Amino acid sequence: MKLKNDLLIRTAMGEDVERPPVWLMRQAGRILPQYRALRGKLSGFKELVETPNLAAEVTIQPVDELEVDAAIIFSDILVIPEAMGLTYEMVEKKGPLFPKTIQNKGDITKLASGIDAATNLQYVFDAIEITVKELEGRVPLIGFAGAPWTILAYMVEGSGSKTFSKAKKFLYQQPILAHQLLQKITDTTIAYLKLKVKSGANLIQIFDSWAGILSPLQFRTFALPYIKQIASAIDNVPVTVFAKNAWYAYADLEQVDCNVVGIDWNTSPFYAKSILHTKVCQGNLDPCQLYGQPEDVAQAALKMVRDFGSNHIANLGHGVYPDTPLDNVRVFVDTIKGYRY
Ligand code: 1CP
Repeated sequence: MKLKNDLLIRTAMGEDVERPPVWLMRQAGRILPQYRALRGKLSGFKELVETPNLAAEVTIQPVDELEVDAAIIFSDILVIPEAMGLTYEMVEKKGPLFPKTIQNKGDITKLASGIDAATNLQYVFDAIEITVKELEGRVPLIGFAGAPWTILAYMVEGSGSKTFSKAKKFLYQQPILAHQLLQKITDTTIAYLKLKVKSGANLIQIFDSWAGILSPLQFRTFALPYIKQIASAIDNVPVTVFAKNAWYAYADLEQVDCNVVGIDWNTSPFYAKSILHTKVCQGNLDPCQLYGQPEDVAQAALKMVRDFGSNHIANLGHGVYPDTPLDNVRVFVDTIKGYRY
């Protein structure tokens, strides 16, 4: 499908463009009344994720409502552990929960991996195909996966956590098993992302949401090698790596075969650009800035695009919070869309 608006792709490929493209992490979700209305009629989050027509519908909602420059397929990073044999529940108001977790070698041996696991996710590929058809080339569609360290963290910890200390303990106490698990996750993720591209995804983003709790040495040992494998395995579309709070690893990320690096709001654009010479930066407004006065939101958005300069994709530094005033999201998007280099 030929894209009518390919600004995101041209920017990701490092081309000179007229303005930064803009989209928001978690743009498909509770900030939109139409999402809440649909979600209210369903049994839960997983029904939405696993019903391709509905996943496509909520993927397109922010494109209609906010006129952002990209759609991101409605899904979750936790579909990968499930495809490998570890099912998750999404507990209302609490988040993900794995009734069984990974503790020992036997648990890892039992897991499916690679293409065998990835083909369990046909509902995602169907959702992508429907979305691409319904978008009619209006904007590119982003496909995504969690980075192997972040996926391991949920598989070992069993739920969200502030410290993920059980998962980190696993790295320190069972490094060989950790590498075995990380490789299985990596093989599955590569097969999965290749199928996402085949189904029509125009760009791939890898979320290492828990990179920031690792030491630089742990990141180099347990996160970076697997991110590198995934980024190098993806052909034909640009790749974004968002390792949240991994400012300490930018020199490592500069060596990854990816086009774009996501920047969180704890890092200044100047610092990011001083290390990431060959990458396009994506980010990084504090999501809480969108609780401010509209004129302050506009000022902050302008400061951000000026500070990053060219080769920048405008976004927040992490996902938009569900109770963010929609009008301020609009101010953010419209300010970027009115800007010219
Ligand atoms: O309907 C609901 O209220 C459930 C909330 C929700 C939503 C809307 C969850 C549960 N996941 C999602 C969708 C989702 N997840 C998207 C949709 C596309 C979009 O951006 O619009 C994406 C990209 C994700 C990816 C994801 N899931 C990440 C990586 C990005 C990040 O936020 O760091 C992570 C860590 C998850 C796990 C997860 N899923 C849901 C929650 C509440 C969490 C976080 C749990 C925790 O705090 O550890």
